[in-house]
Order: sequence, then structure tokens, then C-alpha cells
Amino acid sequence: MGRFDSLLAAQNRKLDLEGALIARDRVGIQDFVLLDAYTSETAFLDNLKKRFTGDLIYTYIGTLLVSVNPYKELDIYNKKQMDIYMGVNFFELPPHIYALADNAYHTMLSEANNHFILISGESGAGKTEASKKILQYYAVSCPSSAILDTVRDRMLMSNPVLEAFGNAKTLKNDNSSRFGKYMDIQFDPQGDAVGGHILSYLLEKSRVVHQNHGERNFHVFYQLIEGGEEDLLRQLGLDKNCQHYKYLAQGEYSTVSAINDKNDWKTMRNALSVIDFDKADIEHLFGIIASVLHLGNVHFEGDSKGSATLLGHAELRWVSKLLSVNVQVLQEALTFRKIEAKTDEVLSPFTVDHAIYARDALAKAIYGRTFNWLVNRINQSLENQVWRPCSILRKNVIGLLDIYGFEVFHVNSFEQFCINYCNEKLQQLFIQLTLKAEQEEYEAEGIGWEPVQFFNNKIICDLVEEKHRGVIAVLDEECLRPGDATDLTFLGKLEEKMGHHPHFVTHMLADKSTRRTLERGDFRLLHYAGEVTYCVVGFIDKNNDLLYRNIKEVMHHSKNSIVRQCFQSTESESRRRPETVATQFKNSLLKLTEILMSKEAWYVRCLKSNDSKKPGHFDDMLVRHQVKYLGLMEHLRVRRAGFAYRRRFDVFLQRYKPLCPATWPHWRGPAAEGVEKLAQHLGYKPDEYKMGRTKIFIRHPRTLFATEDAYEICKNELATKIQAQYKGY
Ligand code: AD9
Ligand code: MG
Repeated sequence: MGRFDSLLAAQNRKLDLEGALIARDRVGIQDFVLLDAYTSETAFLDNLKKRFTGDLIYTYIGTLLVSVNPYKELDIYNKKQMDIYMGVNFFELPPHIYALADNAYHTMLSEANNHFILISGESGAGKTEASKKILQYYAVSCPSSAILDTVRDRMLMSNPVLEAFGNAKTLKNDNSSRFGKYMDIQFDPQGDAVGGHILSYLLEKSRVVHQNHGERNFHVFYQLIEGGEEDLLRQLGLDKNCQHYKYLAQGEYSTVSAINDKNDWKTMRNALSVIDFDKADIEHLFGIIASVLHLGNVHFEGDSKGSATLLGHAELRWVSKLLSVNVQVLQEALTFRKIEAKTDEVLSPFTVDHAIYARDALAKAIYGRTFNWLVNRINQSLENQVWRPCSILRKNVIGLLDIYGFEVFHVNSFEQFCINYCNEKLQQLFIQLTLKAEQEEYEAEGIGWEPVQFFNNKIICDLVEEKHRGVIAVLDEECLRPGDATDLTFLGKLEEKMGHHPHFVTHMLADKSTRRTLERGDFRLLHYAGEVTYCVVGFIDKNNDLLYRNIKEVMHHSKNSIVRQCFQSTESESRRRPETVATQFKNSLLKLTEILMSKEAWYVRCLKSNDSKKPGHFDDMLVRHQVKYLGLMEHLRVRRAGFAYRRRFDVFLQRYKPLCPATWPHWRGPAAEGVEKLAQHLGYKPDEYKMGRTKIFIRHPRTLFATEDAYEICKNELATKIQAQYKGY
């Protein structure tokens, strides 16, 4: 038996071990690809449930990781477990998020290219938890030194800060991400994590001024009130009762059993110091948080002419103190609108409703811009600070994508529309990269292939984003139309443009039975993950996201350095109408898709086990629905029939040519023939690989792993030989 044979035999022994595991019914099968019987949806679910019941929440479909939220702490995330998974090939150990993280890392190092891990699933399925586990894994497993430790700590600590400011309790999830996050972790050629960069996507800032029943505002407000030291609260003019603040009291849920605001405050405070926020930054930041709470308590009443006047001055005085702006000027900006006449400016008084609108718009703007400032500030501190001769060489990255999951509430508004559109885009990316591209590649390479049918959600993405005709285009058109545009005229335009699109319906367009389930002000989209009914109220306003110019000017003159940076002068002077919120979001997702398409993908598909956050409970219907819409069965079918790995002939030959005397040190003929020679020499079985037009396709990862192991041994032997020769001189 040659060296490679023995390696393959060793691999097979490991798989036999896996076979032994398979035989134990309770545990189920750890990779769906391995077993013939697991092609039906029922069998698939059976297996997931069996594993879940045994606290095995992870299962593979090839290299894709399926994770089912256990809603309880499992003892599988610790240093010991990390050590077990470090540097071990994917299929040698039970499935784990660490195995995926480790394999992405080692592939990045050996192939010197960029990767990303797409974590998807609906709200509460476990995406954010998964992304934190991956980051922790890199923090512990990567080489360490004083400078690297600083970068590592800052990366880890960016989480509690961004979660405090960007997460909130919703009806679906006590710690729901209300912004999208893409984080690049940069590695130098030695594999050290040397820096990071975060891109954030559309924060749901309407939450600052309004929360539905049973939901909360962003965590940071409660953390400050519950955890803030007495001195600090006094300086900020706050008292220790969330119910005293209108922006916190509406959801009627200031405390949540699963959340300890007091402890989270300490963690967040400590994190700010680790990220290197100085005293002034922190002071200004907390000043802003408190100012928003005071702003919510600023009230107005109408005078005899119906114009808004301030009801009590104390709150506004606190706002102006904390934001360091002139109180009179601020008061004027909240109660009057500045209209530019030909030669001078005229002040036009607001009605009470208008003043409330201006107040809320200011609160949202301050918070939203501060959040962006925070992300920028964190990015500065994550910038690569390591200088080594090799750090000017190529750096490779692993990107982590953790975005708000698909959500359906009783009432769905503009925010859900944006969130669900984003999920639709990610599903499209997944389809493009796996089901579509995979099958197209087999065809292009002339590999015999029985096509697998799948639902392509491109039709829904187009419905939302298409130029001139999509929902966003119609919404923008209404937003930019001078005159009498309202949410209802927007709905009317939608009905005109969409006609009888199979994924769009409104009360007017619906048949009799569907009409009963729709209100007149609703439109319904049939998303890949299910139908969602959106209420149009607020769409125009939220998409416009206007802030009166005089309010911007007031903020621009603030002496709070963060506020000043958030309201740059160029903007308050600019006459150009900014892009609408939906269009900005659409463009940022387009850019994100480009970023991701240029990297190699790894997938974590998170499933929600039940809707009531019950530990260890597996709701068959709910999980079945997710398995269906995430396209997991189709993915399995493509994976089972297809090839896990492929390499261009020249790349494959270049790497593995030392393993075969016929190709080492040089192969002078066509690369394809060299690869064929190599494959034969390595003893690949005929059904294990196929030669395409430009690439070799390998069915099972274990074949590639065995090849890679053989290569490592051969490389070491060569190195030893060369060293011995040098010593001989
Ligand atoms: V959303 O789209 O941001 O609303 P996520 O991010 O998918 O959602 P999240 O990671 O926040 O969900 O998980 C929700 C809750 O499930 C967590 O707060 C934990 O209580 C629970 N969870 C998720 N994953 C795990 C896990 N691997 N182990 C234990 C978990 N509990
Ligand atoms: Mg999340």
C-alpha cells in the first residue's frame, strides 16, 4: 500500500467511525450527503430532530452547516472544544461552527484568497450567536502577541458596543439585530489576525421614537438607566426609572427576564475603553443617548392660532445642555420652519403635529448618525496596526455577514419591507452561488448532469428593485413628486404598475377569498419565505427621511464633537435632494453583493426550532417550513449528485505535482494530461473525479483532504532533504 493509499484508508477509517455514529439511532447522520436514504424531506427532518433531541444542533450538507437554535446553553463552546477542532479536516469530527470557521481559515491560508461566511435564517434563528462564536474562535485560535491581542480584543469588544446600540427586543427575538453587519477580519500571510473592518446596513432608527407593544427601544437606553452610576445619571439629568421616558415607555416592556441591563452596561462600558474611546468621546456619547431620552419628553401645545408652543422648558434645556447647542435656537427650530423667500428667510410656525414630527425626526437623526459615527470610530481602532515586512504583502480576509433575519409581524411596515428585501437578496446570492452557478458550471465544463429544479426568487428581487417598475422605484417616484403624494397614492401607483404580478396583491387586485384577508391600505408580497402583508402607512415619510434644514444647522453648530461630526456643514448647505432611504439601501446591498461575489463562500443556515423560545423544543411544522424555503433539499440534491471540489487543471497540477514522479519537477505536456497522470498515480477511483474542459472535479472532500495530507508530508520530506543537502556543504 502506497503512502496515499494508507492515508485514504485512514480517512476511510474515520468515516467508518462516523458510520458507527450513524448506526446509533439517537445521533442521526452528521452529513446528509453521506447517506442514500436521506433524500426525502421527511427523512431530512427526522434526522435533524433526532440530532436536536440529542443536543446535536449542527448537521452538514457537504460543507454547508445547518444549525438549529437550541434556546439553551450547550457545553460545546469552550477552549477545549476549540483545541479539538483546530487544524482538523472538516469531516473528521462531529459538525460544529468551529469546524467551518477553521476550514475557511486554513483554505484562506493555503490558497491565499478571500472568503466570506454567509449566515442566514429568519429572526431569532441564531445568526448573531453564530457570528460571535466564529469571531471568538479566531480570537482564540490565531497566533498571539501584544499588538495582535489588542486588535483581537477590540474586534471582540466591538460586539457588545454595537449590540447595545443596534439590537433590541422584538416579539421574535429578545436580542434582535436591527442593523445589518458585514465584518472583514484581515489576516496576514502568517495567519495572524491583524485588523478588521465593519460595514453596517440600514439601522431601524424609527425604533428610537416608537416601539410596538411588547417590544423595546435599543438596549443602550435601558442599560444606561439601569446600570449608570448615580453621578453620571445626575450629570445627564436622568432618573432611574425607564417609565419616566416616553421613548421607553410605549412598548410597556422595559425589563426582560433574559436580559440583564445592569451587567450589560458594565460590559459595554468596559468594551468602550478596550476599543480606546477617550474620556471626551464617552462623555459626548452618553450625552447624546440622554439627550434623545429628554427630547422624547419635550411636549407641545397649540396656541390660539393653532401654532405649536413648548409645554415646559426643563426638558429642552437638558437637550441643549447635553448637545451643547443654544436653547433658543433649538426651540425655534422645533417650532418654526424656515422658508426661503427671494431675498430673505421667513419663519413659518409649526402645528403641534408638525412640531412632534420635527422632534421625532431630530431624535432619529441624532441616534442614527451617532450609530454610524460609532461604526467609523470602531473601524479606526480596528485598523491594522501591525507592521512587519510581510504585512505590506497581500492580506487576505474572511468576511462575516450577520444581517437582520426575515420577519413577519401582525403589522408590517417600511422597516420589515427593507429587512425582508435584504433577505430576499441574500437568498438570491445563495441560489446564484450554489444551485445556479454550480449547475451552469457542470454544463459549461461538459460534465454529464441531471438538472435539479429549484425556485429562483429573482422574480421577487426584480419586483422590489427593478428600475422604473419595481416597488422601490414607484415609491421613489411618489416621494419625489411635488404636490399631493401620499401613502395611498403610492399604493394606487403600485396597483397600476404591478398589475397581476404573481407575487404581488392588494385588496383591489385580489380575488374574493384573498380580499377578506387584506385591508384597503395594504399590499402583500409573496416572499420566498412566505407572504407578508405590508401596511403602506408611513412608507413615503420613512423613505424620504427628511430633516428640516434649520434643525440640521443647529446641530452643525453643536459643541458636542460627535454631533458636529454627524452634521457636516456641506450637507446643511447642500441643495441637492439626498437619495431616498430605500434607494440608498438598495445600492448598499448591490455593493455588498459585489464584495461577496469576489470571495469564496461558506454557508451557515440557521433554523429556528420553535416560536416561543422554549429550550430544546422542536416544532416540526416550523422547521419544515424553513427547510423548504431555504432550499435545503435542493441544495442537498445538487451536492449529492455533484462534486464538492473543483480546481483549474494548471492550479491543481502546480500544487500537487510533487506527488507523482511523472509530473515532478516539470510537466511539459497539456495540463489536463498531467492532472490525469496525477489522479491515476494517486489512485483516485473513476467515480470519485471527473475531468471537465478546464477543471478537475472531485466528488468527496475526503479525497481532496487525503491529497492535501499527502502533499504536506511530501513537502516536509522535501524540506528536510534540502536542509540535509545544505548541511552537507
Ligand atoms: V435576528 O434576525 O437578529 O432577530 P438572530 O441573530 O438570527 O435573530 P440570535 O443569534 O440573536 O438570532 O439568537 C436568538 C437567541 O437564541 C439568542 O439570544 C440565544 O438565546 C438563542 N441562541 C441562538 N443560538 C444559540 C446557540 N448556539 N446556543 C444557545 C442560542 N442559544
Ligand atoms: Mg441577529
